[in-house]
Amino acid sequence: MRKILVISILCFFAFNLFAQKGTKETKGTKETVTFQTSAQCEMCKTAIEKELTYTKGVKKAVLNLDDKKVTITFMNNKTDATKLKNIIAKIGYDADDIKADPEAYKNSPQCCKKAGDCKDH
Ligand SMILES: [Cu+2]
Repeated sequence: MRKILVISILCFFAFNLFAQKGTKETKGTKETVTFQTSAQCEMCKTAIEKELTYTKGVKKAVLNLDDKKVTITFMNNKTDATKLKNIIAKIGYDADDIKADPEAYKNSPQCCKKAGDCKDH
């Protein structure tokens, strides 16, 4: 009889642990953010959209070349706005207040340099 009691207590604790884990991993909700980027052309658009689309938690990323703004829909339990801005900066483009990584920017194609940096623009 005592054994059953011990087992049920153990089960109770195990269940509690499981339940706690469940609440920790919140489902998250969809969030949409828009950043001003330094994209110049179709190539920049593809590079940024591709990088973001492959990022964990990102549902959708669309860059509008008219105003150079990227709109990103993401799950807020997987990533956040700052992380997304840093991803854009890491591949050589500005994202709002986060400036492009100088190394990545230097390596980007000529046409993708900011207007003024490139004679072709
Ligand atoms: Cu470009």
